[in-house]
Amino acid sequence: MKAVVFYLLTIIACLYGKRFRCDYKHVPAVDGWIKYHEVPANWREARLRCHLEGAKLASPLTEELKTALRGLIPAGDDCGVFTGIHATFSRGDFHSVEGIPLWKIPHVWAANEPNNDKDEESCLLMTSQGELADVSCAETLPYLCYKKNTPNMVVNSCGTIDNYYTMDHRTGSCYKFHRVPRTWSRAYMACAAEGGHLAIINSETEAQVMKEIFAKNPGGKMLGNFWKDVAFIGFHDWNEHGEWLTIEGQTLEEAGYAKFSGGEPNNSTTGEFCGSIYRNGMFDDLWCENKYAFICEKSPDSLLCEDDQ
Ligand SMILES: *[C@@H]1O[C@H](CO)[C@@H](O)[C@H](O)[C@H]1NC(C)=O
Ligand SMILES: *[C@@H]1O[C@H](CO)[C@@H](O)[C@H](O)[C@H]1NC(C)=O
Ligand SMILES: [Ca+2]
Ligand SMILES: [Ca+2]
Ligand SMILES: [Ca+2]
Repeated sequence: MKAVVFYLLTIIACLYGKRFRCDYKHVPAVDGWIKYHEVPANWREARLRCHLEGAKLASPLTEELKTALRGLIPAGDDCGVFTGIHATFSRGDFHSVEGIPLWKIPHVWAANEPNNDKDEESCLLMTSQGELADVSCAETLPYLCYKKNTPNMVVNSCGTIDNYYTMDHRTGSCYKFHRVPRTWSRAYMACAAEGGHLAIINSETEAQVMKEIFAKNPGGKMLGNFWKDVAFIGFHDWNEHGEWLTIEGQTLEEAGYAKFSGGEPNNSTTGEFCGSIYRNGMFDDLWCENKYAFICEKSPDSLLCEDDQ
């Protein structure tokens, strides 16, 4: 029933124009979608979050885009927003995250800028007036992400344009196995940015689904020097060291599945405070700060707009 409703919604969404995701605003003038992130972040985090959302840290690349971006900065924002224009690869060589050099980007500087204060200013902000200033990349500012429309952009049955998400009809959830390893915290960020969360195992069936997903991702298909028989999922000790709860605050038993692999959790050397799953579908405690593959879970309607429903 849920699936039928969802397909109907998808058809309606298609009739009313292409959607990217409901937290982004469609701006026809720039043939794309823009999101204002109100919680300030440093430049590196801002860049990464836009990337993980399937977009780019926005820069005023054209007058139209500048106007669109300014239009989404709330009145009262006096500090400005980070742009994607940076010189973090080579100091002084400013390019947008799309690789466009500063000289090709129409720009007006704010008073007394750029000044490269203390030789530490490799990121550019844009004021609400649309003027640029160089600032430290370690500053924290709001920012905007921009997704340019591309041909063949289709929202799939998982409610995302990310075709690595696949629906499992046994659980009604969509899953994505991330082969690019990240720390548990970054893995959490990636799943959240995709409109989901680190996978929560609610049944034997879902543990079986995890096994099957793992089997489709042999170690040989993952690039890099990391342990490939374990993946981060959505439980954690919440820094209490001993009690394991899902990222939604349930005990593993309440969530519906609590099978640790034999001998686990073993806290083998300190730091195994994050939840993971072995290829055999059983749990392990694992080092939070090391990088491993991870599995996200997403409800098919998590990025659908209210007005689609
Ligand atoms: C893990 O080991 C560290 C030190 O060896 C200890 O501080 C921590 O409490 C242990 N955690 C658990 C859950 O046993
Ligand atoms: C303890 O867990 C770690 C992974 O979290 C694993 O590498 C190690 O083999 C385990 N040790 C034992 C004795 O099971
Ligand atoms: Ca400056
Ligand atoms: Ca689940
Ligand atoms: Ca362990």
